[in-house]
This record gives sequence, structure tokens and C-alpha cells, in this order.
Amino acid sequence: MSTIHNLQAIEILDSRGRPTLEVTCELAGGARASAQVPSGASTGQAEAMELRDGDPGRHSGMGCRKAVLSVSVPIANALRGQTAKQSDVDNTLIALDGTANKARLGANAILGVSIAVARASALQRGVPFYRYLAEMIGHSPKSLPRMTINLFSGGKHAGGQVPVQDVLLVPASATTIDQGLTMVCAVYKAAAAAMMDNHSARLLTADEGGLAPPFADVEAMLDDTVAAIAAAGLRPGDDMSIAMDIAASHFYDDGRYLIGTEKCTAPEMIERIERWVRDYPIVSVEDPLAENDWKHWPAMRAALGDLAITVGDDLLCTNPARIQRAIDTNSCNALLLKVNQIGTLTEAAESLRLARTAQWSVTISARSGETEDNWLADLAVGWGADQIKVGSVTQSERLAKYNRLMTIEEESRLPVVNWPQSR
Ligand code: 2PG
Ligand code: MG
Repeated sequence: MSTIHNLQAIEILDSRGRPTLEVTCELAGGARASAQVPSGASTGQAEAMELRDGDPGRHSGMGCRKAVLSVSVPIANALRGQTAKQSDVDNTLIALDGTANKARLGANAILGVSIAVARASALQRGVPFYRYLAEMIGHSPKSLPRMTINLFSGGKHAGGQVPVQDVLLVPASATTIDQGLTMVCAVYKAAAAAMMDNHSARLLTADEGGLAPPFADVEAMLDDTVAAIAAAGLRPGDDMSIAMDIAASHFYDDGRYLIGTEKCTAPEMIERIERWVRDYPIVSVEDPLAENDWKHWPAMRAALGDLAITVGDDLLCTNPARIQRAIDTNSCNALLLKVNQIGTLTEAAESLRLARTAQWSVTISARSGETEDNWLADLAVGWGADQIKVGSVTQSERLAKYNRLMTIEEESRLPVVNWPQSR
């Protein structure tokens, strides 16, 4: 295995026009690879901390020059000459940072290094990145993930015109990535064409490219989804199912969920979501309750039963301790895995392992602030994700991942994982 020769970083801009990092790793063997770092908006409280400059005169304090320095000075000094074995590299990063939430060196700096080192190692070995990532966890990829693709957005990604953050399409009957994307593009076009008729609105899109008209309520969002599926000539529930990211932490206040003008208790919220799942072909519900409402998650999970998977995002923050708590309390049965919530590939792999031990489903997810980098597609294939969540089909920072999936499909000939059962 090669040793690390150098690490450096530059500040670049993400899909929201906010600074982020591109980290480059050079191995002594000659391989040189870069990785760009994503950033969330609807972040969980337990997420690892990005290091931002805090200088109000530059990018409203969001600059990443301090994180760039973290890479080029302390991290580069600590890793230079060390072998590029991923667990050793990541453990050095964790020890060097020394905080529980990566606040000193910055989770953004640490993630960039973790991925850049892995990518350079794959290049050095001459193996596709997804195969290298698979080997890292002792996995042999047998399938491609099923896509969950944003159609409509609200919440923090769209100015809060409806509380629920995302309604996503799941091309259930597609047997290939190419077919799934073709189906989703048809539904997206049908929904876009209906914007003016239904909402007297021009095409307004949210951070991840989802359409964001001024829906009267969440039911209208779901009705429009089913109508767009049908308008594209597809069968709701058979060809195209629905996933939701409720992102409930972001409309939870003082023990109540604020849905429009109503202030719901947790049991009322559970009842409402169960009704949505019964009334619409919904197969996956993410963050139906707030991240610290642990008391009510088991009842939520029980209410969804086998109808839809109960996915923890803000609840879990890809954090092994929180995942273990959710397993012990039967609070959910699916993990949303975002590497930057925890910081390194090695820690995220531990989260994946825990989820798999509990026989959970796993969705590997992008962030609302993304870059044109495509490593997420390799990660989702390499780590055998059941689902991948990237955003919509109209922006290049999203399409970079879908296009990479198509390339992997072409070269690997792997089938798309068989999920969900139609309903
Ligand atoms: C989420 C993600 C992606 P963010 O909530 O699942 O949609 O959003 O990156 O803003 O946390
Ligand atoms: Mg989420």
C-alpha cells in the first residue's frame, strides 16, 4: 500500500453558492485524486461540525479558509509518510481533531481528506472507486441502489411554503438506472407542465431541484405527485412509488408539530402520517418525528409497520451511538447515511455495519448543498445501499451522481436492487 506524499485543499463553491472544500491527495506511488465536500441545510443537532471562518465580511461568515488551513498544515503534517490504509488515516484524523464533533479541524476538512485518500488509493491500485469502497467493508457489489428522486420540495429547502421537506419518486418497476431516470424525467416534466394550471406559478425550484409551488397543504403536494405519475402514463404504486422526507425537527417547537395553522401533538402527527401512508403509495418515510422526540418514535415505527420503511436522518446523524439507541428502542428500521454527518469513511462504515446487523434498510444520501463531484454514486454501489437519494433531475450537481450511476451500470452490468414491493 502506498504512503501519503501530500495533501492540500482549496476553497470552492457549492450548489448554493456557498464556500466548501476540494481536497487533493497525492500518494508516493504517484496517484493524485481530489474530493469535493457537500454541506447540509436541514442539519441534525448531533451532526459533526463544519469549520467556517465566521468572518461576516466574506460569504456571510461561511468561508472555508480555516478548513483549507486545517488540511494543508496540521492534517498534511500528521499524515505525510503514513500508509494510505483507510482506517489508519481516519483514526489519525479523529485523534488529531480530538473533539467529539470534529469542531477543531472541521468535519468538512476531515471528510474531504478521508474521501480524497480513498480515491487516490483506488487510482493507485487501478480499481474503480466503487470496487475499492466495497473492498474496504468486505463487500462484493451485487446490485445497484434504487433511486429516490425529489419531485416536490418544501421546508428548509424551499422557504417553508409547506412544512414537509421533500416528496420523492421511487421508480419501483424500473429494472435499470437508465429506465428509472427515464421514468422520473417523464413525471418531473408532467409535474412542471402542471405548475401554471394548478398553482399559477412559474417553475420555482428548491435547493435540490425539486419543484416548489405554493401548495395549500401537504395533501395537495401528494395529490399533485400522484397526478403527475398518472399524467406521465405510469401506474402510481406499481411503476412509481413515493418516498417522503418529512424533516419534522424543523417544524417542531415546544412539544408540538406545526403543520400549517395546526399545532399537532406527537400522537396526532403519527395518526396523520399513517393516514398519508394508507392513502398514497408511500413506501418510505424519513424523519417523521423530531430528532429528540425519542419517546414517540417507537409508536411511529409501529404505526408504519410493513407499509413503509421508517428512515432516521436527523434522528441518527449517521452516528453509531444514536443508531444503537434506535435499534434498542425499535425507533426505526432504516438508516439515512451521510458521511459528512459523522466525518470519516471509517466511522460511516461502522454506522452501516450496525444498521445491517439490525437488518435495516440503508439509503445513502447527498446533501442539499452539493458539488459536481460524483463520489456518492460509487459509495452507494460499493457499500451495497438499498436506496440512493441525490435530489432532482435538473441540476448538474445532482446529475453528476446519476450519470456516474449510469456509467457504473454500463461497466458492471449489475441489476438494480429489487425494492420496493409495489403497493
Ligand atoms: C436531508 C438532506 C437531503 P440536508 O434532509 O435528507 O435532502 O438535506 O442536506 O439539507 O440536510
Ligand atoms: Mg432528511
